[in-house]
Amino acid sequence: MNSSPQIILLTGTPGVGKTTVAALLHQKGFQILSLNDFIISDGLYFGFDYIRESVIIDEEIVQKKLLNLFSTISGYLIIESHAAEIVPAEFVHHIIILRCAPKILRARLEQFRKYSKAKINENIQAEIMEECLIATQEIFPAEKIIQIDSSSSSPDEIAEKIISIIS
Ligand code: DAT
Repeated sequence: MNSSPQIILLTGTPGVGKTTVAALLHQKGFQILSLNDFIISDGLYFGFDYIRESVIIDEEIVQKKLLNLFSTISGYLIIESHAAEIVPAEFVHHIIILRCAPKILRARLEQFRKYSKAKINENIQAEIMEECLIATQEIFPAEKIIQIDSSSSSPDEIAEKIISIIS
């Protein structure tokens, strides 16, 4: 048992490449947690918001479950999530925010997601308005926050950048 994992938060607007990069980091031997999968599989939500097309997260119980999980692991844990601010801040070593040029993000969302037009527009707007960056800046010190542009780097290059940040 070890109660002090070092959390690397991998966050950003849907479509920026979090899942892709997390899968590469997993292949390279890192422990990975998809917060969204964790929330869905453990039923840590109140219901579904049909307007925003997303689950309504029970933040209190998510945080409790995360603390339970953290008490069983050690080393680096990469948590991939759009809603990074839920993760208990005291364990967070670095926050990596993937960014993407709006045009490229729109193309990815249109090609790979079954989102409505409204949801795609909402995500593009969120990226332009830097919502993830602002949400993390409200909680974490600036020196822990690193932005990487996924429009100009391949998933492999991004994974390597993250490994060099960790080490
Ligand atoms: P997220 O998990 O942030 O929602 P994703 O990993 O599912 O995003 O990626 C969305 C799509 O974009 C996916 O089909 C792969 C592609 N993609 C991800 N990162 C990329 C990159 N750096 N360059 C080009 N395409 C990328």
